[in-house]
Amino acid sequence: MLGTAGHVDHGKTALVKLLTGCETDTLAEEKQRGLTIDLGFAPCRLPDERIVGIVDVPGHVDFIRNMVAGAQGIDVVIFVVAADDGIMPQTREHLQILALMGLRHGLVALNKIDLVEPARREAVAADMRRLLAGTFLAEAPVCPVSAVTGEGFDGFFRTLHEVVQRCGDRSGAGVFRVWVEDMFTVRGAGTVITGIPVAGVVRAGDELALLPGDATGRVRRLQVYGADATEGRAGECVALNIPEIDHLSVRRGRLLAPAGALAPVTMAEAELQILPTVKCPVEDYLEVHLHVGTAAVTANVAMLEQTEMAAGQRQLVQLRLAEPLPLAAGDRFVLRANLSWPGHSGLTTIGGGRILGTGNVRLRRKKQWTLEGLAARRDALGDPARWAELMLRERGAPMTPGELQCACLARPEETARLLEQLRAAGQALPAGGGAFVHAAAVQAAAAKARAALQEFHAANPQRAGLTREELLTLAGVDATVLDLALASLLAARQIERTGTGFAQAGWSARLPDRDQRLSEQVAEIFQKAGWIAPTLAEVATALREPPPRVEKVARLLVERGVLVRLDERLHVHRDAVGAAQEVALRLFGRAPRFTTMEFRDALAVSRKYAVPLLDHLDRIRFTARNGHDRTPGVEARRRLALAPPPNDES
Ligand SMILES: Nc1nc2c(ncn2[C@@H]2O[C@H](COP(=O)(O)OP(=O)(O)OP(=O)(O)O)[C@@H](O)[C@H]2O)c(=O)[nH]1
Ligand SMILES: [Mg+2]
Repeated sequence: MLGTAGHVDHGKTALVKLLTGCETDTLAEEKQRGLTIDLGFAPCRLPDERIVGIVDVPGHVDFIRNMVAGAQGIDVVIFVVAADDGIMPQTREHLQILALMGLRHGLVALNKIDLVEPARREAVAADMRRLLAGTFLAEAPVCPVSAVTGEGFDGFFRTLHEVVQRCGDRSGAGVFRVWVEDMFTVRGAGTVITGIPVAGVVRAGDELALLPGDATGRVRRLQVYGADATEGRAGECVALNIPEIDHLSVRRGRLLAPAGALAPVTMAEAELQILPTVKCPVEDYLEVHLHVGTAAVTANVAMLEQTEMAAGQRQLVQLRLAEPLPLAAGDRFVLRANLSWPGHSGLTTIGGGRILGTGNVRLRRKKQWTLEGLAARRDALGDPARWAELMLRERGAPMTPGELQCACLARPEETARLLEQLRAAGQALPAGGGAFVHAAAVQAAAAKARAALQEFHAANPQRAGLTREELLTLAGVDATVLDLALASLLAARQIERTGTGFAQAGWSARLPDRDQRLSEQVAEIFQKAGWIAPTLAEVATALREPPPRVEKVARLLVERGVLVRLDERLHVHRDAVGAAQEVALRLFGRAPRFTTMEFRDALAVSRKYAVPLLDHLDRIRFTARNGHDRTPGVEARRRLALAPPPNDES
């Protein structure tokens, strides 16, 4: 996509007419005033027969809003300067806007050479060289031309072709997005929306949402450069016929994107660059006109680092919008504001940058964590793999491919490819249910778990360790991430299992001698009792110890895995559980299932003891309960060397 730029009356529209044969000033007011007010579009046939589009923008300062809307879609600028006038205010301002938009290609049309002497041409060309030094147009060819006499046109056209060839094609990757440039209705067909897509590909039948708002509809037909087409891509001039969208809800500045792909927001984080030409301080919370895509809204600049900015400075800011916009990370924006300094007053372009994050939460100044996060985003922008990695890292918890897709504005197949890369690099780890988690999150959780255990052991030398639930509270991380962290710590033998939880590797609880003796006595009583275990109160009576002491010792024995707590009143020795498992295995050896009664009879104990034991076997997935029957659970199946049942989730 080509676009014009340059001061009012310097001959942009005249050059477009010469290039394309099209008259783009079509409004009655444009014809009457002899100046461009709104954007014009024309297809241009290059010497190689390729068709590219040209956006003709207005040069008058009053219509800069339209110029910015037009400039957002272009790849190559035809930067027009009249040889008689030379450099004028909007020559400078348009150049600044194009630079802020991230434009990288273009050429200068030194127009109206029929009106000046060769010396003047040379002088203006030299002025332009100075103006363009250090900008994306520093190396751009300067082509003398006259849109009226046609002098220099051949050279200009040839050079234009070369510049276009150097520019290369847009990728068409990502989720389809197009800012509405224009809208009209066609009798019998309904609403037609035009624009230059910023990303992705659109095809007939695609369902699109108009944002902000809740209008959605399917693309019935589409045209590219005015001809019927089956698909439209980023960077092309696309017209979409979407009858379901009411034309009254459509206007420039809205965005079409697949429903649910992105949401309008009122806050956006960005790195703001203030132009070197701004000769007065820019204060915190300055009211600005924010231009993104074809939209322009009022916003305030909340500075996140310093409370003031000066010419040429950059800093991280949060743009607080007066109205929501469907912004996305990576979007380029331009800010214009009413500032005055000697020799200047009124609305002017003061800077711009790229959106780094979007949301609806006000950020506070000087929060190191926020600033580092935004700086990381700035560095990852433009590299899809790095960005995906960062999104996963930022989440710190499992993310589904769908969530990652949203965070990257990528298509499903692109997300799958990115995830595969991250997996291969060891950065994304499967977290169950198709989700992934960043390895750094697991590492961080592991470090937290180890620190929690270390602290706990130091403070509680008599205790065996911490349960998963306790660790979860102490580490304050996502449960799945903690489980992955614990699994990796177990595998690396940095921690080990206790009866009910986890301890540092090699940890052994130290009890005071008196407690140690008592705990050995209690353990022995339970070991001897087998399935018909006494209550703690009975043990206390038998040992002539106060019940609270016995209870405390029993809790420690449970932590160590010596005793197993079946319910609030019943504990058994771990050997009794092991023996019960053997009984269950024997029963499964005879029949695929057994009842509670059969189990009770095999143990030769009363229901009072058999039922809690069996419930415990269910809990540890040794058995599985189906009504009154028990079938082998995961653990029993392993012992019986049975294949897992088809619906087993383990
Ligand atoms: N002599 C001469 N006149 C020109 C040339 N190019 C354009 N003009 C005249 O300059 C006037 C302005 O030309 P436009 O093409 O409308 O200028 P523009 O840059 O599109 O102006 P805006 O869109 O309002 O910014 C018209 O009267 C043109 O005929 C040229 O090369 N030589
Ligand atoms: Mg014009």
